[in-house]
Formats: sequence, structure tokens, C-alpha cells
Amino acid sequence: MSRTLVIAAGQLGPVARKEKRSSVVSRMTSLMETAADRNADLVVFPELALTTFFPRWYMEDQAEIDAFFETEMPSEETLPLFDAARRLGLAFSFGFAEKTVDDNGETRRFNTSLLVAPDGAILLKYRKIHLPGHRENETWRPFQHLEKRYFETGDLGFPVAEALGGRVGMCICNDRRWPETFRMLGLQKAELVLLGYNTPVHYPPAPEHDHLQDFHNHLSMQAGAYQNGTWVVGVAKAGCEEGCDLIGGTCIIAPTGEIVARCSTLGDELITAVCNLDRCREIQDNIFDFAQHRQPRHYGLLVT
Ligand code: CDT
Repeated sequence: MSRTLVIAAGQLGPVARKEKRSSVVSRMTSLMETAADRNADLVVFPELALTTFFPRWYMEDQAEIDAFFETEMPSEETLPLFDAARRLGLAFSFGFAEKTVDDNGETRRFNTSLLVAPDGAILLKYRKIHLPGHRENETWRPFQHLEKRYFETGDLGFPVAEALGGRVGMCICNDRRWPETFRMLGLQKAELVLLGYNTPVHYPPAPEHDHLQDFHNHLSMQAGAYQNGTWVVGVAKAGCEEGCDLIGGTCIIAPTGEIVARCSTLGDELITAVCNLDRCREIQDNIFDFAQHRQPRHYGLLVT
């Protein structure tokens, strides 16, 4: 299999609270068609792509909360994504709220992303580990960020799969700000990291950083790419969603840390880049050859 992939990032503009799954799915399939026209092998969609970013509202009614969750994948509503992938010969990844019942009969809820092969096979599943925000209604905020209330911490670690001719890992939104995330993937020799995000421009606990949101977004992802010698595809849900401004800045980053393609709008937009996975060697065999240069004996504090 060729180690050069045409990768597409499918940024989504705002998704209204009342917007039906079928409408979002049709927006996504239309981006998949554009990606196929550009000979893409893979299209990457944002975190919680199928709905509005619902953790911005405090809700107590479990039925109201559960309406944002998926209990099967694919479902009748999401099947058109899988059909489009098959028809177009495209792999795709996307985030969604996952509700499962475990072996003990306990209901569990995760902020999840999947990588799906063109034939519909699930190549990789990740459940978000760094859940930001808070648990209770904080009425002083102009909007809530209740991921800690609605999701539990992911229980799959940071898996890396042999897929699409390379080694692929995923993380979700806030995970990208943590060097540990990228290092966990880097230590498994990831060559491609897929990630989606929903990042408000306004950060209520430290509004003095609002003007830095785009900078911190790219800073984290470019550092993660370079320090681990991996391609990174970071994909936003962007624009003014239910009165909350979300940053855009969707981009594809080379293992050198350089942004090679970037969205220029805050709406539905598709960008592509030709990504040669062998370019990871430039970094992984040299400046960040872990076997040669890493000093784990001196990193004990990192895990204590
Ligand atoms: N979705 C998500 O993780 N968003 C956070 C917002 C800042 S923390 C409240 C992020 O890290 O981008």
C-alpha cells in the first residue's frame, strides 16, 4: 500500500440545537463527495460532529441529555456516512457522544471518535481522556462547559492502529493541549494523529486569554506533531453556534510542525494535503529518535 495519502479535513460550521442528525449527515456526505473529487483517501471530521456542542447547557433531564447520544453505530441516521464511504472509496473519522451498556448492565457515556474504513470496518476507536470544564451549573458563566458532567473518562487509553498503510492514533479536543497525549501516541510510533475540536473563543475562567485561542490551538498541535514526528489533522466545529463563537483554524500539519493546509472560513469547508507518511522518519530517526536520545530515567515525576 502506498505510504502517500491524500488527507482531507472536513470542517463543519455551526450545528443548531434543533438541527436534525439527517441534516448534519448530509452536510458531511457533501464534504465527502468534495473530498472524493480531490482524490482523497481519508476525511477527518470534528469532535461531537453529529450534534450541537451540548455540554454548553446545564440539563438535569436524562432523556433530554440522552437525545444527544448515539446508542448504535451506524444507526439509521448515520448509515448514509458509511454508505458514502463505501461508494466513494473513502475512509473517514468523526466524533460523537457514545452511550453504551457494559457487561454489568451499567450505562456509560463517552466522548468518542471512530476511524472507519471505506468498507465500513471500524479501524480505531478512542474515548476522550482529558475532559475539560466542570460538573455543576455555574450560573456566572455566559455558557457552561459540562463535559465532566455528561461524560466519563475514556477507558481505552491512547490506542494506535496499523491502518491506511501507516500507524494512526486519535485524540479529541482538550487532549491536544496535553503533551502527554501526543507522547503516548508518539511512543507507539504514530505517523498520523486525527483530532476534532469544539473550542469557544471565550474562556470564562481566564477571559484575558480569549485573543490567544487560535494561537494556543495551533501551538499545541504543531508542537505535538514536531516533538513526535507525526502528521496531525486538527478539525474544528467552527463559527457562531447557538450564540457561542467557536474558533476555526482547521489544519493539516506535517511532522516538521509546519501547517501545510488550513481552512480560511468558519463554515463547512474542505481542505486537502498530500501526506507522505515516510516523512515521519525525518524527525523520528533524527532529532527525536526516542531510542537514542530520550532519558526516561529522569522523567519519573511525569507518572507519579
Ligand atoms: N471540547 C473541548 O475540549 N473544548 C475545550 C475548551 C476549553 S476548556 C473549557 C478545549 O480545550 O478546546
